Amino acid sequence: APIGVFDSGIGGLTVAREIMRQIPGETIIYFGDTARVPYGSKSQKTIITYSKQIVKFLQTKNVKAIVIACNTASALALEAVAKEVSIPVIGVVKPGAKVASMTTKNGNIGIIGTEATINSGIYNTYIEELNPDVRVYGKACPLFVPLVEEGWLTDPVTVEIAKRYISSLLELNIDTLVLGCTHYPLIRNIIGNIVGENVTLVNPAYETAIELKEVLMRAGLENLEPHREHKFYVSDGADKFKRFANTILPCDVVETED
Ligand code: DGN
Repeated sequence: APIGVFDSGIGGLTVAREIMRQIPGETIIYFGDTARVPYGSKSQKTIITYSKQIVKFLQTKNVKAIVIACNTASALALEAVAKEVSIPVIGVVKPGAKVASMTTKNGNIGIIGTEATINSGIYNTYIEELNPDVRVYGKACPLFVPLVEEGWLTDPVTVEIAKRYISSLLELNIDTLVLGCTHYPLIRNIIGNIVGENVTLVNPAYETAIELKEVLMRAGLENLEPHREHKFYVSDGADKFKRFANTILPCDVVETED
């Protein structure tokens, strides 16, 4: 059976890409809620409603596990979704928080993400549970998602904006920075140049794929045959999604009524 992966739009493809790299035997059914993106500025109630609808859709595809490949939905809807289904549900926040708490040496961790993710304080909660001796500093970077979707991955404007956002975290002497939004790994180089080599970047997409692999193995759910064709569904704008998606990984996209 396939793995269901969903996101508010295209960003979750950075998570799908990691799953394909690290667990190449698995088949992915991806859903991008392009009609209702962004989630980053919406209320918890709305994000839970949307997430539950998407999970119902993925279940019609007989998925054996669900990955919430969106930091915002993982932060605000994971518990509500996990309660409704009997298959494993994995979000991107916990794996990212776990690695950040193990990576820091001076105990100062920065988190960047959407407004909803940062305001939820969820990274702080998870990290402090794992390591009470650390300080977690969040910074919302709402302009990053549109810049990435505009394709300005190396543009000087993106560099300027990133400097403005990140400088306040650097003043706090962070040694670890979590890329707490699906889009941010795509501007990892810009962020890495600004923070310098003394700050370790944590990519939750990467850690999530590792976590998924472990969960599947523990549950005896790994696929031992070659994978089938990955499938991509969106709630609107299949062409636009496909154009962007093909810069991250090659895929054919189907548009659906959610
Ligand atoms: N996928 C979202 C996240 O990781 O928080 C970013 C896009 C959005 O909904 N704003």
